[in-house]
Amino acid sequence: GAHAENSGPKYKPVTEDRIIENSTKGAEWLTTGMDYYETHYSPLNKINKSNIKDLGLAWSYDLKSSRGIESTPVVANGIMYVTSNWGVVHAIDAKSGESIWKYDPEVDKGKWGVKACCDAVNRGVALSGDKVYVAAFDGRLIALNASTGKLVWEKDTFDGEEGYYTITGAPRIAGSHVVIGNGGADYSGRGYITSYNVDTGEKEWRWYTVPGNPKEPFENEAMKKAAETWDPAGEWWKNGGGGTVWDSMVYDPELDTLYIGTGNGSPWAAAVRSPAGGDNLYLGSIVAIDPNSGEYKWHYQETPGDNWDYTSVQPIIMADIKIDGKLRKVLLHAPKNGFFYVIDRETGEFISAKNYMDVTWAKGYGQDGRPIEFAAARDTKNEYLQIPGPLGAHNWQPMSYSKDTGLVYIPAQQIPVTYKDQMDWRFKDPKPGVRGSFIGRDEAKTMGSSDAVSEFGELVAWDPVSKKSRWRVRYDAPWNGGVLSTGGDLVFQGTSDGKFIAYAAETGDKLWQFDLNGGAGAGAATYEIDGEQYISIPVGWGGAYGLPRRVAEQHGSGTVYTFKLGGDAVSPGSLQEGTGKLVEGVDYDPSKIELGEKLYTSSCATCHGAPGATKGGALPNLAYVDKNILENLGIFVFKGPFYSLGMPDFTDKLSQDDVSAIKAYIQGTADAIRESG
Ligand code: PQQ
Repeated sequence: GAHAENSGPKYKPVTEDRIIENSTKGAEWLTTGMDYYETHYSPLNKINKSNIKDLGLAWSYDLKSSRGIESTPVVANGIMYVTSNWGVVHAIDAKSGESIWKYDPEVDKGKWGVKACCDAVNRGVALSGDKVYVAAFDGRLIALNASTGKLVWEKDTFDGEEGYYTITGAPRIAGSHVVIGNGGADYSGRGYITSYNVDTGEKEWRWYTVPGNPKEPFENEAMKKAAETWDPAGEWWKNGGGGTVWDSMVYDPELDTLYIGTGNGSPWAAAVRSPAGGDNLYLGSIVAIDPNSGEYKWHYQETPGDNWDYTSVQPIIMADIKIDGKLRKVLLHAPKNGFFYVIDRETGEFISAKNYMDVTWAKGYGQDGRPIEFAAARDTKNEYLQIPGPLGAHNWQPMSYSKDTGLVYIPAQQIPVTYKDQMDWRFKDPKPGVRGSFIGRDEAKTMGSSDAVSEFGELVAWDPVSKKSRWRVRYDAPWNGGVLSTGGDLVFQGTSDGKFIAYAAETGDKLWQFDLNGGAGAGAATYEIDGEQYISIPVGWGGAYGLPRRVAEQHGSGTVYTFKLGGDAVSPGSLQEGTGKLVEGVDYDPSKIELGEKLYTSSCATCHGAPGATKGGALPNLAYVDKNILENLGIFVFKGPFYSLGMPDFTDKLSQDDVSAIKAYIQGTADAIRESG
């Protein structure tokens, strides 16, 4: 037509200059970590210690999801972009909480859910120009028009790759490139990241994190060097090798360098993967990449020869801090393995590593930047109490670095396990009793819980210069949420028991608290519109720890909570409170319980937990389901009604007799619990 469409305020493109300028003003939240440094810190200070008592709910927004919500909101031009499960994007009016548009990539959940090691989560979007980028769970990198939500382009980032991949991480923008990794190292993935042109979506380069079969040509010099640190007798390439980049990347526009954190070994057991030992580069590392060429610049390996699922994928923060009187450009990192690292981001030089939580795998680090391991932690024959366990002393939940206090606020935890290598492991060989093997997990470790040692959570205020904590807040349970710090001397964190809490940034004194409709995981963001400061946190219980168990009594639909001074909106309710009744009255043959337990462990436990051991998490505990469901378990197991929600199809994996045995185990366990009172 003759008239230009003019249905709203013009969308101002998101540029490098604008992101840098906003980092000192804070009115917007333009990258998943706020700015390029990904500090999860905003200088906004209208909400501060003196008025925090007046902070109230401005609006809430129902994401209409029941699994883990892990995305930090991104806010530009008054629009908030939040993702929910599978990579659904919600564009919300950041002032009113009204929906502007929603984009559902329509992932085939039945097909892809089985590949989720840790819930079908998504950690958010990236913005560049007039577009918003999201990665769907099934591997598509998607560019949308940021004002309309219309599809601009999409690319299959699993193109031509063999392996059991999914995507849960947020893409990152590096100049004219949009870069994305993937997950799958707990199955059979070879980690890689791929770069696409922000405008056209044209594929530019792919960088693998671990070498392929050494009999075939190496993709680059970095892979050739890496192969020298693996033992070919382990034939690691058949299981992918691991090293997936499933969460953190940061881009330094000044040094024009992309930093990625790489994942664990696949399989987990180093003695199986690489029997003669070796560092197994570039597992458990930070790697610096030239985003224009996709070439390796340097690496620092935090966990050489990973043997414990110690990913270095946890959020990386850039900072410029004074160490020994010298201003250094550094990376700050608190990966799963329990040590806090300061690394020079110009050179990759190791500056320091000090444990921020208790660890049982290493005594400390030498001047050479290598861990001094406890021999028993590598022993393949004996069970070993592993701290941190595979969920890490810190997982994906974003930490925050305040420029005002100089402290890093780490959502830390202790979740111990016992580990033992499975030396008779064979590639893709499901075995009753081996966790996850019927759905394709390939760990070569058996894992037990360690009731003797407690699980707990901690918010750690860590000084990266003195290498000590300034203060700690202890929580009864782990898996607490990401952290936001602000120029109002405040630190915000959602907790696994369903609270949103504000602390004094200097002291850790608790200043304010709000009850949520379920446990929280995602980090909060803050922004300003029309002179008012808002604090926003997406809430939705789930993720690796949260699928089979929960801490809060209540479990709500995924909800964005947004607060302002004087806010008085009505708080949303929960979907579920407490626990249902133990299932009762399903006929079973007690002689099948033993087999049923083994099959349950290998097919059901990763997502549903042990029957009766928990009250259920984001997914139900099967000792508490309706009698009709357990009676007809076969219907649900073989491409049943929950298949379209992501429940695996066990056709050709389990027989009808196997299902009867699983039923016997579930009902038998429920009966035993009831009888013991
Ligand atoms: N994802 C979560 C979560 O979202 O709660 C927790 C974890 C993942 C882990 O603890 C992992 O080890 C993990 N590992 C991979 C992998 O090895 O590729 C992927 C993911 C993921 O994509 O979410 C997780």
